[in-house]
Amino acid sequence: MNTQVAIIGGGPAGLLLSRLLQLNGVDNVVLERRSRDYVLSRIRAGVLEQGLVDLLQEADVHKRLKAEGEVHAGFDIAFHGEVCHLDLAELSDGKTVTVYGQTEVTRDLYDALDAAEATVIHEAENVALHDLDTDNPRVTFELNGQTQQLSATFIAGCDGFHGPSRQAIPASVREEYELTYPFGWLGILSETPPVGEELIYAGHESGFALCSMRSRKLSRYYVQCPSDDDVADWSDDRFWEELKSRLPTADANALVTGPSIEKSIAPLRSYVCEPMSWNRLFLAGDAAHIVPPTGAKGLNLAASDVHYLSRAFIDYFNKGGESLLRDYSKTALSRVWKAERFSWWMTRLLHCFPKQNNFEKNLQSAEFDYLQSSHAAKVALAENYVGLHY
Ligand code: FAS
Ligand code: PHB
Repeated sequence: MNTQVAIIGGGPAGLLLSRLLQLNGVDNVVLERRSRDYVLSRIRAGVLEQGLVDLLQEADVHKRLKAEGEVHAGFDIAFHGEVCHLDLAELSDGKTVTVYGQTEVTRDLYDALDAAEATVIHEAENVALHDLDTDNPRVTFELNGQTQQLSATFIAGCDGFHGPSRQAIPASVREEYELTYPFGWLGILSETPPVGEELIYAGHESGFALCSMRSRKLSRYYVQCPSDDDVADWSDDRFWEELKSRLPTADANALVTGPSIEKSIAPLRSYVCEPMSWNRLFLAGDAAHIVPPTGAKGLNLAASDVHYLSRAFIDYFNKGGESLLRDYSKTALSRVWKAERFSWWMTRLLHCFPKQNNFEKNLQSAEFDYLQSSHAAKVALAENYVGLHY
């Protein structure tokens, strides 16, 4: 088999890249390790920046998003019972975010790729990258026990944090930057009405909590928990009790609880790999960087990477341009690091750090007091939350 771009990974980054290339006449093949059902069973991000909404419109996969997504013009940040409302539209010259699950974005991309008879190969096992430093890179993989080979002009590593692509860049070339956090997020999905119209981010001495949603009938909640917690130790009742204890009283009293239909613990990490490209390999999304979900940036960074990389491939194949490919890593990393900073800042502001001393606790209080009292501080938070320009 051969193609122009071999895409490893069929998550949002890989599928969106495949769709944008296909719409612009660039032949590509997606190799996904899991089954489609497995990919669609994952519950992850929920907040889309306008940049991602625009990119999904460009990919012509926006119809359900426009019909079912909820446009949000603000959210609350609570800190030890005090509440600061961020009027995003007022603070960011009218920009907003859209609440629409990553699972639905992935489903919409699959539907569009199916309709265009794109080549998305599922359950591709033992994917390996070869000859990246030659003009003929190739990928080998096993399908139904048969070893296959895919030759390509370029390889796009969209295989998430645990995929093989990043490791294919020689260790001598890779610079890795990492922060790990001593806690995770325990998330649940429940068929209950959301506690409010907008998201609530809450910092509390017992830990962080987040009230989000997928629709008016499907709620998504998170509480900070120790990174070594076992989800089996968290009954629904224990979760709801803990969530209520961390919310402002009015929200705790308004909370409608119900059985969880999904419950999982996600670790929190800040991570960046530089460079994001090496010879014929280009990384996009979680394959190259990870952010703590506090700033709702993970999925949205995958989108801006795909924006830059799809343009670079299209320019190369349709006009022979090479500069966008050459500048891809530097361009993408500039936006990645600003999102890493914002996600780290939101995480430090709102979480309890076990080894935190009194000085650091007072810094957190001062940060929140400054946010509450300063229009400039609110503008800075809002412009990062709605998404910096591509
Ligand atoms: P993904 O990890 O989504 O996709 C990578 C794909 O590559 C997967 O389908 C995987 O099966 C495939 N793959 C891996 N190894 C392979 C191999 N060897 N061969 C072939 N395919 C392979 N972000 C937010 O903004 N908000 C959140 O609340 C949030 N919650 C999250 C919860 C969890 C548990 C995780 C892990 C992430 C969460 N994220 C969240 C971040 C998440 O949304 C990512 O940023 C987003 O999925 C990035 O998309 P991709 O880069 O496509 O990576
Ligand atoms: C979610 O709805 O899953 C969500 C929303 C905002 C975040 C993180 C996760 O910052």
